[in-house]
Order: sequence, then structure tokens, then C-alpha cells
Amino acid sequence: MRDVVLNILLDNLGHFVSGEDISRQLGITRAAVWKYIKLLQSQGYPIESSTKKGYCLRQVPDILDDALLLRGLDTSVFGRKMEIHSSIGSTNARAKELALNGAPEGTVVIADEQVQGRGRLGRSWISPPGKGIWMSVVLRPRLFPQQASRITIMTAVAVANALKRSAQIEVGIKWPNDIVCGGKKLCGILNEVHAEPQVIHYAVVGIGLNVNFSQEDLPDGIKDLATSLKIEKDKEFCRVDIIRAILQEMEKSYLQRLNNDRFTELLKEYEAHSVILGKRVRVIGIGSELSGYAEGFGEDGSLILRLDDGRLETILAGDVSIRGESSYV
Ligand code: BT5
Repeated sequence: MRDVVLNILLDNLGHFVSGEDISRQLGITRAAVWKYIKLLQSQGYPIESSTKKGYCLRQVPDILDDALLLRGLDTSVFGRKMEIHSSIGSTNARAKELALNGAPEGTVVIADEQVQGRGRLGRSWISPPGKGIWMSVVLRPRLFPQQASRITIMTAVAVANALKRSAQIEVGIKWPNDIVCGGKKLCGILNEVHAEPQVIHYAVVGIGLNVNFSQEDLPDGIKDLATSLKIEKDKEFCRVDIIRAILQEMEKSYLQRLNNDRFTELLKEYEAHSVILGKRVRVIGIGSELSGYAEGFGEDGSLILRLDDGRLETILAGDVSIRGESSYV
């Protein structure tokens, strides 16, 4: 019932609706309507009440609420099952737990804050409350394990397209898993796959996107290499709008372009966003480093590097980091 009351207010955003109208529409007493209004106000909805005019939701607040998220989410798989946490260790860890217990494809875990957010190789991901999108999606792709990097590619393209649509921002992709803007990291993707040699049981793809960080919110360790939508666009964003756009773009790419011939199309889009293609880069692995020109990307999501002696080397996304010759990108 709380969600229905909220939806009536959202349908009339910026305008008053009388308590009587709401109680008539829902077949509940005006006292019950008032109870739900008070609940919504306590949850952060700026609802004005007037004895004469009724109730008015002034604006959509930036809170993670499934009723808000589901409004206008036109997906059939992604986000149809959703868990929203105010605070959690890691959304990827939780999504893996759900996947192991049979959660359906498209199940989404979102948190306002992560206290043990993770990057690749056990690195930590800074995820303070209310500042970003910390979200993971359960996938059950029909891919061979060696094609698993396609999931990162699909997600990166989906995030880039979603940001263009919902935040009017052009971003670049830095192979394998970074979304960058102005030479700094805006978003990281963590693709974790549970597989046997021939079959992927499930994958969990995590997205960490810095939304409403200001420069001074960024901790010292990442100040020089990280950015946020707020820093880039000089305004705050409503996270639910961006989450909705990401889920819609991901579903489109995942269902239509992950397999076979359509993947080539996706790869072209990925290349068009690439900030390293045709550039000289350093590929830093565990205990090794290679330099060369980023010449292209393989169908399995690998990087094709032209070494100084002219040989081509295929680099798998696994455990490497990429740097420009003297900078992050
Ligand atoms: C990544 O790892 O870029 C993947 C990050 C994925 C985070 C999401 S949030 C939702 C889901 N749940 C999780 O627990 N994780 C996923 P990697 O390429 O290893 O980059 C990690 C490095 O990025 C760190 O060592 C820092 O240098 C830097 N970093 C940490 N927090 C950052 C932030 N908020 N913004 C930009 N850079 C950050």
C-alpha cells in the first residue's frame, strides 16, 4: 500500500493531491493515508501537506527504493528480482551467495554503502553511503568459460550508453574493466565467474560507479586517479535514474549481443569507446610488464598488443592493469 501511495504522489509530482482522493482511490481511511505519508516522509520523501490541498511530493529524492526503481523499468529479466541494502559488505559477495542458492538470472543486489567493497585481486573499492552506485547482477550466460570476458565488455558498453542517455556524459572505456572520464576512473567493473572447464554455472558482474562524490570526498589514495559524475558535470544526480538506464542497456546487450555474430557489433562499439586503442600502453601483470601498441580486441575479450619487435601478443583480461606510457590512461 505504501508503494501505491508513493506512485500516486509520483504521478502528480509537484502538484497537490487531496487525502480524500487518495483514500477513495485506495479504499482506505484518510487516517491510513496520513500514516503512509508520515512513513514516506520519515524515509526521506519531501512531501508537503496542507489541510486544504492535501499532499504534494516536491521532487524525487536520491534514495534507493525499489518502488522508485521499478517505476518505468522496462526490462523483462534484469532487476525483476532485486535486493536493496542500506549497508552491506560487498554486493558481489551477496549476489554470489544468491546465485549459489539458485537466484534467477537478472537478480540485482544494490547497496547504499559497502563496507568491504572489492576490486580485482582483493583490492578494495571505496563505497561510502549515498555517493555512488554499488550494484551487482547475477547472470547465467550461455558462453564457454574462456569467453567470460565478454561479460565485462558487454557491461562496459552498457554503462557507457546508459551514462550518455541518463547523465548526458561521454565516457571512455579503458580495457579491461574501467570507465574513465577526463583521464580518471569513474567506474570499475568486477566480473566473477563460477565455472567448470566447459560450462559457466553463473557469473556475477559488479558495477561501482562514483556519482555524487565531490573532490574533497575522495580519499587520499584515489584522489588523483578517480572522478565522479558530480565532479565532471558540476551537479548532483539521482542514482535510481542511472541504475534504471544501466539495467535497461545491460539487458539489451546481454540478451541480444553477447553471443555469436552480434558480439562483433558489440566489440565495435567497445572499440569506439576505447581510450587505449592505437596507443602505446604498459601491461602490468603479477611480476611482469610488457609495453606495446594496443592494436585491437579479440572475440574472447582479450587485448591484442603489438610488441616493439613487431610480434603480436594476446593478453587475457584476468589479472593485468593497463597504464599509459606515463599516466593512468
Ligand atoms: C575494479 O577493480 O575497478 C572493480 C571495482 C568493482 C566495484 C563494484 S561495487 C559493486 C560490486 N561489489 C563489490 O564488492 N565490487 C563491485 P580494480 O581494477 O582492481 O580497481 C581497484 C582500484 O581502483 C583500487 O585499488 C583503487 O586504486 C581504485 N579505487 C578504489 N575505489 C575507487 C573508487 N570509488 N573510484 C575510483 N577508483 C577507486
